[in-house]
Parts: sequence; structure tokens; C-alpha cells
Amino acid sequence: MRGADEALIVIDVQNDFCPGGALAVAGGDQIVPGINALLDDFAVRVFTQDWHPDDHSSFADQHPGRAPYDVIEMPYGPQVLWPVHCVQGSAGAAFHPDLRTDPADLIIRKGFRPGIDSYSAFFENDHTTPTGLEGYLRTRGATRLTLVGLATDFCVNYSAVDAAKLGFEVRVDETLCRGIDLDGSLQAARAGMREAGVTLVA
Ligand code: VGL
Ligand code: ZN
Repeated sequence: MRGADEALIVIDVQNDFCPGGALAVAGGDQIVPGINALLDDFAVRVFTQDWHPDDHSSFADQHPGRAPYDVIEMPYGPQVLWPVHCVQGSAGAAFHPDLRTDPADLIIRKGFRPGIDSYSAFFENDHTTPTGLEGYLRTRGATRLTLVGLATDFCVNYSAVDAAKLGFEVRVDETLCRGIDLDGSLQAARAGMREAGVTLVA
């Protein structure tokens, strides 16, 4: 068991991000056994779940003439348009069936507001609307965070950078993450995380 101030944050290990899912990340399911093995080491365990209404504004089908992976300008900045994924209550939004979810202390859902996406576990994509996770971790006494999950270059990246900005000591275990890698987004994410002071463990 690690220190009482250490939290494991498991990002979006959901069916739609695993092979066969709507927004499949290559090898997304391969990280499940390793995450399962890590859970009992941590005093604080938080899972996140991407959780969109079916008309979410990040979905390409909400923007006539647009296709998945196009980038549009939203009031809060650029937004990649995604295939419909992680719709609230759908099988795709459920956690991978082999993921041990019973040890989770908290499951935090994000991306539920129709007009704004939320990659980060801490803030929506306007970088100001909080999810409440910061307060949860601080009141639990967690100061050191290990992040694992999907996808490295989007939700893990945004969560890690926000956590570092908030003053947490942040490690990303890349062996237990997989990336989407859209137009070099994986390289950019790794550089951005390092610049923010995140430790990448491979
Ligand atoms: C994610 C794209 C859209 C992620 C979520 O979990 O990384 N990526 N929604
Ligand atoms: Zn999403």
C-alpha cells in the first residue's frame, strides 16, 4: 500500500474507447489487467466516465456538413468533432466488463452538459467550470496522483495538465494508457504534459 496521500485516477476505461467501440483506441482493452492489479495499492481511487447526452455538441452528427475528426470553433475554443460515443446509459458508456470497479471510491462523470465538452477530470473544456474532483481529492488528503486510462492524448492529457496546474504532484503511467493519436496529438500531449511538470512513467 502506498501513502495515504496517493490517489489513482482511472480515466474513461469504457467500452466505446476499447476495440469494437464507437471511438476505439487501439489496444485500449490491454490496460485493464494492469489497472486491476494496481487498484489495491492506492488509498484513494477515482474513476472517470465520459457521459454524454445523445445530442452532445462534440458529436459530428450535430453539425450538418461536418464529419468526425473535423475541428470546429466553439465559444470556448477549438473542438474536435467525434463519432457519437459514451451516450449516457448506453453499453458503450459502461466500463470495460473486466475492469474491477468495486474498489472505486468515487466515479465522476463528465461531458454531460450538451453545449460543452469535458476532456479533463477537473474542468470542462472552457478551463473554468469545475467538476468538483479537486475538492474531493483535497478533502481526502490526496496530494500525489497517478493517472492511467484512455485516451493518453485527450482525457488523460487534459486531466494531468490541469492537476499539475492545481498543484498536485502528477504521474502518468504510460504503460497503462493508450492514445488516439490524431495528427500528432500524442507527441504534442507528451510534450505538453512534461512542460506542465507531469512525470511520464514508461
Ligand atoms: C475522450 C474524445 C472524446 C477521452 C473523450 O476519453 O480521451 N476523447 N471524449
Ligand atoms: Zn467524449
